[in-house]
Amino acid sequence: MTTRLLGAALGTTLLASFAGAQVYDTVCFESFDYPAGSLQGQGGGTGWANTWWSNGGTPQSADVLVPGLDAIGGCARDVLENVGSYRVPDSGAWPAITENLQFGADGAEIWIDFLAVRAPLGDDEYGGVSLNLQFVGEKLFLGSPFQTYEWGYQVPGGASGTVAGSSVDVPTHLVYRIQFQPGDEQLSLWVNPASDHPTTTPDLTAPVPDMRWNEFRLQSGVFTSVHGYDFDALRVTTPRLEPGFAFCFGDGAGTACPCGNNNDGSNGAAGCANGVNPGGGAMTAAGDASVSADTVVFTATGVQPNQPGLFFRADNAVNSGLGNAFGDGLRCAGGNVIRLGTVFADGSGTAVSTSSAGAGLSAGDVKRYQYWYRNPAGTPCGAAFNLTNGYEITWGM
Ligand SMILES: [Ca+2]
Ligand SMILES: [Ca+2]
Repeated sequence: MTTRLLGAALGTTLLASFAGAQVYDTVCFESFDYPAGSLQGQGGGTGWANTWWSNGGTPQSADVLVPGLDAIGGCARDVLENVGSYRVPDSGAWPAITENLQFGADGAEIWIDFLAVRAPLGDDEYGGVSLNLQFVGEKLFLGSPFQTYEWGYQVPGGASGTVAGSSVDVPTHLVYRIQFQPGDEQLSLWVNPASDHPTTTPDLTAPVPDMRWNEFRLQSGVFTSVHGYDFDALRVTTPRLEPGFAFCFGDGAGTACPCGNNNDGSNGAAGCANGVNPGGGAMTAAGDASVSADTVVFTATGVQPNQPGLFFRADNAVNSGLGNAFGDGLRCAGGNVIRLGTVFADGSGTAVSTSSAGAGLSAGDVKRYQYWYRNPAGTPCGAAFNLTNGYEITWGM
C-alpha cells in the first residue's frame, strides 16, 4: 500500500456523534459451580479476592445446592439463620469505580444482578444479598426486606421499598443499578427484565445514603418451620469506559462517500462501505487514555481480511469532523500525522492496534485517530483503499 497520507487537515471543530451499544465489563461473577456441600472455602468464579467465608462452624451458614437456579452448577442456600456468607470482589482492578479499594467512587455506575428465591416451603421473613464494608458492616441490603415477601431493598436502619406484585417464592432475576454520586447514591431495580442491563423504566428507584462497599453477604432468617434462601449467578458489572468517542461516519449524514458508497449501518458507526462489507470499516477504542499509563487499544472491524492497514494519529478533525473524500472513503483525521503501525486484518476482517496511541503526548492533548486500509476486493470507487470512522481522544494525566 502507499505510505503517504494526503492532504492537510482543515478545521478543528468537532461534530461528535455517539453511537453503538454500551459494553459492560464483568467485575466479578459467581455461579456456585461446586459440588453439593459446604460453601465455606470455595473459590471459583471470576474477579474475586478471596474464597467464601461461611462461618466455618457446624452447620455452615451456607451450603451449595445442586442443581442451582441458573443453568450452571449449583446455587448457594443460606442454611443458618441470621448468619451470613461473605466474599470480597477484587476491587484492585477497578480504579475508575473505586476509592481506597472500596466500590462507589463518585461517578461510578455499578450493576449487581443475581437470581434468588425463598427455599421451597420455606417461611423465612427476609433474605438477600448485602453490600458490606468489610469489618465495618452492612451498607445496603438487596433482596426481600423483613416481612415484605416481595423483592426490593433496605438501607440498614433506614428506608426500604419493594416492587409490588413480585414474590420471594418465585425464582427471580433481580437487576440493581447503583449510580454513585457526590452525597446520596441513586438505586434502581428491575425485576425479571428482558436484558441484563435494561434501558426501560426501573420497577423501583430510590436515593440511598452515601456509601462505599467492598464485600458481599448472603443472608436470610427468622423462620418458623423451614429455613433458607437460594442465590445464584451473582454478578457485578460496570459500563466500559471509552477513552474518547467516534466521529466522521460514512453514513451519508455528513460528507457523502466518494461514489455513492455510504454504509448501510450494518456495522454500527463506521466509515464508507467497502468492497467486502456494505457496513464499512468501524473503529472503536478501549483502555485508559492516560499519558502516564496508556492502555488505549483501537479495534477496526469490517475491513478486508488479510490486508494491511495503518493506524494513525493526527491533530485535527478534517472538515469540522465530517471528513473529506479520500480513496473509497473519508479522511477524518489529518495534520501532523504520526503513524502508529501497519497491522494486517485477521481472517474475519478485524485489525487491532499494537503501538502506543499516547506516546510523546501531554495531558490535555486532543488527538484524532483513524485506520486506513487496503481494499482491492470489490473496491467500490476503484481506489482499492478505504478508511474507518475517526476517533477523538482527550488525553489525561
Ligand atoms: Ca449456578
Ligand atoms: Ca456518594
